[in-house]
Amino acid sequence: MHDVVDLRSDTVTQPTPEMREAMARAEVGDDVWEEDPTVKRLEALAAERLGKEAGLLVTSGTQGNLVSVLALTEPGQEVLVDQDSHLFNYEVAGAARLGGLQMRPLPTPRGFLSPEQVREALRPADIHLPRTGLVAIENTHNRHGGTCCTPEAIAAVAEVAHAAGVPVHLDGARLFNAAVALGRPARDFARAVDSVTVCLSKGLGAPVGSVVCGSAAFIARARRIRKMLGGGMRQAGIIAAAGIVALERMVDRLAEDHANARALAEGLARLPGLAVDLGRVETNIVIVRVLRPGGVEELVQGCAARKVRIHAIGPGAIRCVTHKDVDAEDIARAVEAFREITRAWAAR
Ligand code: TLP
Repeated sequence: MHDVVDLRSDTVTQPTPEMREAMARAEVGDDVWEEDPTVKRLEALAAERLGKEAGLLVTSGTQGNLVSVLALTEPGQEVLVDQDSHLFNYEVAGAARLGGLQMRPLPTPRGFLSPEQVREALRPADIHLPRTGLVAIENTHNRHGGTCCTPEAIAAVAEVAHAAGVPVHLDGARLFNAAVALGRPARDFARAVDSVTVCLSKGLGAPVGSVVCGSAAFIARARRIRKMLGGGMRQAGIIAAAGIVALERMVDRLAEDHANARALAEGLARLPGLAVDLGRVETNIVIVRVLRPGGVEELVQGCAARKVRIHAIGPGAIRCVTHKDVDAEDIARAVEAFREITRAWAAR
């Protein structure tokens, strides 16, 4: 039980005491000179977990995606993405501005491009057309409510892309949530892709950082681009130390977050004026549709007054994200807050 139930995002998680201790004790060096042993340990650990040759610590998921996209493309190319992807919506158009790339957003039912969709969208050789430079996928999918895509579905998309000589990037900000939910090792999801970003500072609880993984040649390119973007950090082992704890200790417990999200979704689905698609609640995200005009604001404010923090994601929807700093009692309190607010709606 916590004083404030913060469901706005899993990015709000506090580092564990073990992380803080590891940070205090971390052996460090200048990582731009590739002399930080703790950063190297984290990068090797992430690469091993994802079945790739090498890893690169970056400041954030956004930087990981940008570094990957820039390393895999040439300016003027087109990137195929789901239209609700983080890359297309929430990364300040970095790929367009800094990579000179055109994003091609495609609609999908659950956030995942199908092989047929990719085949149809690949640009044929024609003097008028941009070249398709990259296919980018996201797993779990944030805006679709934490939906998961299987390793086989990723491989099927990658096969089509690779047959056309087009690389594939996986935004795996919450890849370990998918791995835990589907009971598959994380490396299975990364096997068919050329690059993958995983975040340490979401459900895994580290204070800062993401890791990009791929082939040694890709990581060498990515390292230069990271430097260009200002992401070359010096004694970054302080950050990496917490990331190691995140990867070693915090993955299996994501199942608790998923159970809490399910309980929250089921509680909210029963309330008047709200709609929750329970079929999408596969991991730690719950998207709540609010059927009453102005209801989103009322809920955000009403919940805040009850020390429950939630996040509006558009005029008719709220996102709730579970994480290690929210327990089952907190979930019951959150459902109660929603119940009190929506009860007043039913009475009016
Ligand atoms: N997502 C944040 C916000 O930016 C929306 C959140 O609270 O969920 N890929 C995916 C799928 C993400 O959800 C996020 C963060 C990122 C990339 C970017 O990671 P950061 O915030 O570390 O740059």
